[in-house]
Amino acid sequence: MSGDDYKPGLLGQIKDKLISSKQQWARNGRLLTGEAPSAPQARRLPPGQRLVRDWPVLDLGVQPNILLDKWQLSIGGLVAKPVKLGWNDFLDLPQTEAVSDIHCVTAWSRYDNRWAGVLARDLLKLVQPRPEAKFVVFQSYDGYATNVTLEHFAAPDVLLAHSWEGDPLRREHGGPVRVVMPRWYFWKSAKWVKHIAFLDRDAPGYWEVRGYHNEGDPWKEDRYG
Ligand SMILES: Nc1nc2c(c(=O)[nH]1)N[C@H]1C(S)=C(S)[C@@H](COP(=O)(O)O)O[C@H]1N2
Ligand SMILES: [Mo]
Repeated sequence: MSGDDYKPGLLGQIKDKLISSKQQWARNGRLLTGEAPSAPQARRLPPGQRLVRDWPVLDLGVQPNILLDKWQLSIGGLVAKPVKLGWNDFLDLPQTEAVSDIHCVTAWSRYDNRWAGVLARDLLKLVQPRPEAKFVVFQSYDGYATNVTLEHFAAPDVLLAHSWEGDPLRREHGGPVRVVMPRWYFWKSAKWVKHIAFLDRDAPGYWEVRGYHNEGDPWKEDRYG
């Protein structure tokens, strides 16, 4: 035994601290940008956003109440195997947990949301989009719709979430199931999702036809038009 073992707790703590600060730097691209040590926090918050701790609710004035035994998610359009999933079918698919930040176009961001649900990638394996499919539209129980490219939908962090922080996703936040597209402003994350259509042409959704940007990248401040 070496003398170092005399104070393992302290040494362990320092080591952990160093590792976690390096991990933080790596996550924020510290070593890529070479910015000052105060920069990492700033880099996690996209331009023009402010951090909130609560979770605001935004909707069109309707929060549909969908009972689980009536809930259905259909996926169709340019796919080899269209499906209609009931609640138990959905839970039988591979389940994934993921943590992501929310960036709303109305300038609030919320860090570290822990979701559980089904990865878009696992839905793609199920329905098998045809080669002509290039765009995806989400249609919701409240009449909302939003569009993304198939490439963006197929990103590894896109989830159809039924849980948040270990509890069922609350109705006001889009339960039973909402889309979570972490790399885009939150209006792309359709709540109360009902149908996913695969298309060969783009089909701008509710906000996209009302002056919002078609893509909505928070890092480019793609807010409007
Ligand atoms: N079905 C549906 N999805 C929706 C909306 C909506 O009105 N209806 N609003 C969008 C907008 S503009 C935002 S910012 C987020 C808000 O999600 P939250 O209420 O859980 O914060 O949902 C998005 N998805
Ligand atoms: Mo929004």
